[in-house]
Amino acid sequence: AQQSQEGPGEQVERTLVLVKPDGVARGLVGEVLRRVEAKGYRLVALDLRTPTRDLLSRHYAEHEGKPFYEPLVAFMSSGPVVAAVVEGQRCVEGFRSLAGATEPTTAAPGTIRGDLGRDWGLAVQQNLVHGSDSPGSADRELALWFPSL
Ligand code: IDP
Repeated sequence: AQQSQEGPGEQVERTLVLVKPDGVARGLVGEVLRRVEAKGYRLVALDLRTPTRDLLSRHYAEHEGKPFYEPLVAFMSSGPVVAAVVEGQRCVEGFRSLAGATEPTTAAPGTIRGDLGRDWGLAVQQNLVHGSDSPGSADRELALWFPSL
């Protein structure tokens, strides 16, 4: 097993990062992963796959019943996504900062969504990336996407 580079008492976490189908289709996988690595996070696992509706219904269970749920599941299963297990000091919150606010139009410049997200059409749905919103969500999502890890 690889030795952790972190000092004692520091909080190394894992989070699930997804490059959504719009990000893969637009050729932004490298750019997203570049930002993750440039921040100092480590890629633990990486996979290109088209998620099933079954996986997505579990992943987005908290949104079931909302008006955007069905279109979101349809979009997310429309083509390949890149799923990554990312590790690093406070990386759950840290990747959320890198990603920026949900809506690309108002996401801050310097963030993935603010710099690269589009401002037309389905801009809120097609916001390039997903990142787990808490360490608890990360554990739940990582078990869904990478059960063998
Ligand atoms: P987050 O991805 O920034 O954590 P959540 O509120 O957890 O945002 O929503 C999950 C995903 O659902 C968003 O990333 C986006 O793709 C989609 N979504 C959220 N709100 C809307 C909406 O109002 N319209 C369309 N899609 C939405």
